[in-house]
Amino acid sequence: MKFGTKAIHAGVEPDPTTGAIMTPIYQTSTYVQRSPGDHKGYEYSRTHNPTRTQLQNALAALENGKHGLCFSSGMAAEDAIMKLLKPGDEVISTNDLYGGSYRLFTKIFQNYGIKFHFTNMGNVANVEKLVNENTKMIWVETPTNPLLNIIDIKAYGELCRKHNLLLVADNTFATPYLQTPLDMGADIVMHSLTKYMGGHSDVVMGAIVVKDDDLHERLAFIQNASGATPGPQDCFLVLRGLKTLHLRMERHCQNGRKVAEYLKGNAKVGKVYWPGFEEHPNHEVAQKQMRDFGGMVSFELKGDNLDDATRVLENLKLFALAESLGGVESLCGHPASMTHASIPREDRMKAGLRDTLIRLSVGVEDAEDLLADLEQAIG
Ligand code: P1T
Repeated sequence: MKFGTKAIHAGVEPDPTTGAIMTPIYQTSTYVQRSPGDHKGYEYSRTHNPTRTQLQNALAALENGKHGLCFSSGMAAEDAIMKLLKPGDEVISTNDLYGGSYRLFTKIFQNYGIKFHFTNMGNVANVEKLVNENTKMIWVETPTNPLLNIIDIKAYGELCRKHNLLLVADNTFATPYLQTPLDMGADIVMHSLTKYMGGHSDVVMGAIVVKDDDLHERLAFIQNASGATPGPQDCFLVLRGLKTLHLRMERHCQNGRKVAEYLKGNAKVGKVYWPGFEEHPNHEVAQKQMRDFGGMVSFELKGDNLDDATRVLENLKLFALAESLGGVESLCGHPASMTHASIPREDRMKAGLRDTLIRLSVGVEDAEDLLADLEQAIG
């Protein structure tokens, strides 16, 4: 089945009791048993809920996995993955990743005795030098948030096989429309469904998809034991969003390209970060592992002046100044003070994240209007 057909049909069955084509919202916390233990597969909604089951199946199908698990946020999904580890274990990750992930790792799991190494993941041989007998996991986020570096999933899949490590891929920016990390050697795919997957800025949710039965069992145990599960209404909304994922992503990519090219041609703009440019340092990897280049574009103004960047963010009208990304509407953000404020400035600067960086989540509006908004704001 091709991707668009899967987005609409895969993993989703008409409701067995009524034939409803859209998955009903099973707004129930519990399920009646005929006799103790004699039930229809559902006992309590933290453990299982039919609306969530359909969403989990749809996600597994889209990621070419076998099992999906949904969580009440992307961070809750990450929290569950980290609970696979024990004190003394070590994790290697990129030095350019979502600030909330960095915060979860360093401010919470570090206190439980897990050690994190954050590094530039452009060179696999350099990263391999950090692997020791305590290393258990490599965590990639690609494209990275907010500098849009591309990490070679296949190469890290090979490294993980060699050293018997788990490879986790945060696929939030790309979505399975652009890349399926499980096909490239990742063991776990993780999502903030809040973003492109839900697609309409009306839900906060996260997910994990795996192929391996044992890994699924361990993660499903954590999902139920820790209990950060989403409600059925939210699952319904994400299921609805997924049905247009391919259409939205196609337009996000088209508009992302137009915005990146416009910015590159604007004399007041300095560096533009977008993996579709031939001169992007990881362009070849992006071409190899992604179907297109996505709808996220970051840039700096010439002169590197924070007041100028602030003025542009204040002047943009269609691009609303807000955290988050991946919805149908365009957003702009200031990573240093917003999404990445939890990363110490010194570490941010080392990774190349400057105070003047502007991040755009290019929506699916008409591109001409988006370019006109940028033109009036940048001048
Ligand atoms: O917000 P939540 O659903 O908990 O997902 C966290 C998360 C995980 N991974 C990536 C790559 C993310 O970008 C996010 C959330 N990011 C934002 C809110 C943001 O504006 O970048």
